[in-house]
Amino acid sequence: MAKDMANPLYDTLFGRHAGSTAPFLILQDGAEVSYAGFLAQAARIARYLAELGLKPGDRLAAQVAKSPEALALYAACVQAGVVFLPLNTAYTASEVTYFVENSGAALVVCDAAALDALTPVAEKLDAQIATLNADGSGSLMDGAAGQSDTFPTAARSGDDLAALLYTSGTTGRSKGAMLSQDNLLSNAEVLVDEWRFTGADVLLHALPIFHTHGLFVATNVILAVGGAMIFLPKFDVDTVLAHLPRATSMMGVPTFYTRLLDDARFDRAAAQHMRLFTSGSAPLLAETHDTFRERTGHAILERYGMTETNMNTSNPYDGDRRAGTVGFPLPGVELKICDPATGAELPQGEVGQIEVRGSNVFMGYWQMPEKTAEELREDGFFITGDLGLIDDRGYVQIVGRGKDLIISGGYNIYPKEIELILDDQPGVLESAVIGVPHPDFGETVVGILVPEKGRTPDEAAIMEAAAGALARFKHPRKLIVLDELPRNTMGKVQKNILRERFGDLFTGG
Ligand code: MCA
Ligand code: AMP
Repeated sequence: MAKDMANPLYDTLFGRHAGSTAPFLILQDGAEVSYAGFLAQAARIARYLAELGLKPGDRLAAQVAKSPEALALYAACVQAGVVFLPLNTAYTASEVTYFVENSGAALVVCDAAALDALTPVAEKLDAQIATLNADGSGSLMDGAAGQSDTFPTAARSGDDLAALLYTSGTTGRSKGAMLSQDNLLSNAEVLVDEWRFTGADVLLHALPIFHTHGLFVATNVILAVGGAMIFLPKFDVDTVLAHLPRATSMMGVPTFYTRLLDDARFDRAAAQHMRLFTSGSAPLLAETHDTFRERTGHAILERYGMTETNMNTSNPYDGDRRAGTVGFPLPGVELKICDPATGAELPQGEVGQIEVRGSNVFMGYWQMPEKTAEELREDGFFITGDLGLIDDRGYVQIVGRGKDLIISGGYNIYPKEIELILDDQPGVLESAVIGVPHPDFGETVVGILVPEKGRTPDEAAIMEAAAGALARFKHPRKLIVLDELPRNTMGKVQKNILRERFGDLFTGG
């Protein structure tokens, strides 16, 4: 990475493509956006951001549908030195309020449909607001139209903050993971090498662009090599199958692959020209890996990452991609398995907490020094909260989680956040939220309620309250009423017992 660049992330991923008429985005309808066209649009947006008074280091919160313009907004932020804060489009206004307030965002960009709900939020928090709709219309683009196609790139260093990505926590309070330019660049460059990406690659991109996987892993890797992306608004089996023949590579969460396998049209011929399928964000069942291989002849390459760390490990490009493992630490990433109680490193083969260190590891949580200190050791090792082991061939296996977390269709859900809402409902004494196996989403949310003495909780009213407060993907798919929760002698709820008891709710015969 050239350290003498004025803005390493912009110059390396975007600026180097100036003037290139090569295709960057291939849209669902077949229309193409060239690198030059994309960069001109980003520059116009950057001009408008500057006109609105945004300065390097200011935060911009974007809750917008996936579109070329939304991606250009990311590029504009990098060019203007503005910290990009993307938000899941499923978040409710009350969830968004927290992120805007916590980050002190200077500008909120949302869909016009959310304007009424978010304008009072922005006013109260002294932020400006602009719209960007799924079709690329809105006040942001109106403001950008007619601006110059070039922008004087803001000077930034590798240590400067590039993005703020919120991850929930076991206390139910989300934390903003601060990712520097170097965090993002170093990881993109390693992945290009490890996964052999070149300018000839056409990546089928069906992931959302508000998380690390779709925004950084997929997009930054393609930008780093000047390849193209088939940029689909969301994952849909028919659309993916229609576009697959033009692709060379695809990145997905396990649900993408189980849904493809559920369709008989997805066969060896459909995948014949592909060179790479990768999977991550949630565990890929060995069974899915094996079935995929039998059906297509391709071994899915599974890797392991986190919002705080980008990618940590990967199965090999050349060599054995072992089902049920996440491969080896990436070059530049140190990984050790530690005793959760003492932090001491454990011998090979023993299960412990996974800790990682490297230039991929984030700078800490936004304005939460105490949370940062809990998870990021002084020597730079980050305590992931994942439990794993290193097997006799050096492959890392994730065997569980030390943190109370549910992963549904690749989205992380922290039970505490839902329990806080359930506990507040009339007639509910206490609650426990667990994840149980689900055939499509891998895991799904079940809420266990203990009623107050002599009362019967109104389940419909509770689901309605959850709907008002929480994004749809976090809603319990089932509520169960129990007289009491199993507890250990310390009084801690034994969720493992609940998971065992209700484990086959969605997968049982
Ligand atoms: C949508 N719904 C969900 C989910 N997605 N519910 C639970 N879990 C989900 N993941 C809701 C919908 O709102 C809908 O509600 C109902 O469930 C069924 O929707 P469906 O049409 O099946 O969903 P979909 O729109 O097809 O979406 C499923 C999906 C999507 C394609 C799996 O969730 C997705 O693209 N996931 C990828 C997530 C991702 O990129 N994760 C990376 C973050 P209703 O019933 O009301 O209709 S992790 C990361 O970045 C780390 C660093 C890493 O390692 O990669
Ligand atoms: P996030 O909040 O999106 O950063 O989620 C990171 C978490 O996703 C990790 O801490 C793991 O628990 C999980 N994860 C990511 N990739 C994998 C994988 N390949 N296998 C199992 N879990 C994974």
